[in-house]
Amino acid sequence: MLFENIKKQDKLLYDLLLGEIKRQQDGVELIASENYVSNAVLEAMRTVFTNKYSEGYPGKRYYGGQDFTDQIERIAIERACNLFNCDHANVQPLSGAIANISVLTAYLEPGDTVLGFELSHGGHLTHGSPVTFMSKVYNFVRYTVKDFETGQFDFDQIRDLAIKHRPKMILVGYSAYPRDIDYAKFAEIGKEIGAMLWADIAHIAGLISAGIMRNPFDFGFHVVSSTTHKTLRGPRGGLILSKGKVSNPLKKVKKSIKNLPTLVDRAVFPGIQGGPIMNLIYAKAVAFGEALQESFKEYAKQIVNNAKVFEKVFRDNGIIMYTGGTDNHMIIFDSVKSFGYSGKTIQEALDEAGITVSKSTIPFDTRSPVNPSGIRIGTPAITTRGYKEKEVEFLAECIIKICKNPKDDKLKNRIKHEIAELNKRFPIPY
Ligand code: DSN
Repeated sequence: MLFENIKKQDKLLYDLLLGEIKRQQDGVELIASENYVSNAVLEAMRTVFTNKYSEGYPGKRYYGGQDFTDQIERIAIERACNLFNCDHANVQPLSGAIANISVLTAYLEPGDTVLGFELSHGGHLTHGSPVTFMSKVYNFVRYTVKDFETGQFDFDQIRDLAIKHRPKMILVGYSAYPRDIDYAKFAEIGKEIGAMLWADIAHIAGLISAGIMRNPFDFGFHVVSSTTHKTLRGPRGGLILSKGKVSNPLKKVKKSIKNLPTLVDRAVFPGIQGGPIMNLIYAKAVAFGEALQESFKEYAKQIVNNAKVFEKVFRDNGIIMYTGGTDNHMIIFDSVKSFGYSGKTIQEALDEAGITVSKSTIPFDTRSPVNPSGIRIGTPAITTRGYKEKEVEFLAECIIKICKNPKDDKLKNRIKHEIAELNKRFPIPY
């Protein structure tokens, strides 16, 4: 039996684990940044690599006993480079936030300026939100979209900000934005002012690796950061990719675009982190191996197909969506204008029906981030379960019913039951 040791030793924690397994099995996961890893990835995370300290990089470690850790880290690096068509990967960041902090410290000096995407329009907390520590270290200037309806970037505004503030880095990427990015236009502006170009692809890494969305490296971007656990379906963690080779990660080099791979390695370790978590690096290698398979491309295509089904059903029902729809794995809609209820109210009502979503700010939101006007949903996790067009259509209709009647307990209970029944045919992988 699985988990028998926890069961014997700590019943309290064992019961909580069973509760979470049941929640994941019976409910529907629509948080755009979540997914279900494969059994192989889950297995990889619980291996003896967790016992090992490996400060440094393959071939250049501070402690002995690295015969196998060196090999697994080299495999993870090589697979990541193959997935994203680049020369260098640092697979050690413990999370996306740490990966982003590492990119900042790799290239900038305190006080330097970065141009990034406004959080409330879809950017990420680590892209300079005033509540982060990094926003006190660096000078962040933020660009926005033109309007909610089209969600188009205002390239005149972006160019004006770039010329006025002369940022050393231009950062693109998002957490709540349903379209692809025109990297070429950003690159043009970056070239004009000599800025380093950085894309954070955390949400769409799996879609990029499968060739469904644009790869920033094809447009001259210098650094790409990501998480490994969203559409890429690996263990939780971060990743930093770049072009060019590392000279010697243990030796200081001048801050220049040419030296970025070395600067990134030195920023991750010893700059920000200590020992890497080797069982997670092992699991990253396993997940990257999966993402290189043809079947992963099919999976990635289905993620987008499923999001398109939500788009159609929502449009047919007059739901007001950010940019009017989606080209990726997520949809953000204005729940106040569509149904008269805040994002928080809808999130809580859906939770009661076993449907997990995240409330979200929308561009020009007049409400607070803790009780915003929007809802964000995403399809990576349900697609892993095997949901296809038919199941997504049913789910979209359930969501609409609840959004119209968030206080109807009978309705929520009925839908919760129906979804648990449906999910018996689509078990999570373990
Ligand atoms: N929390 C993640 C998301 O939901 O987008 C990003 O860090």
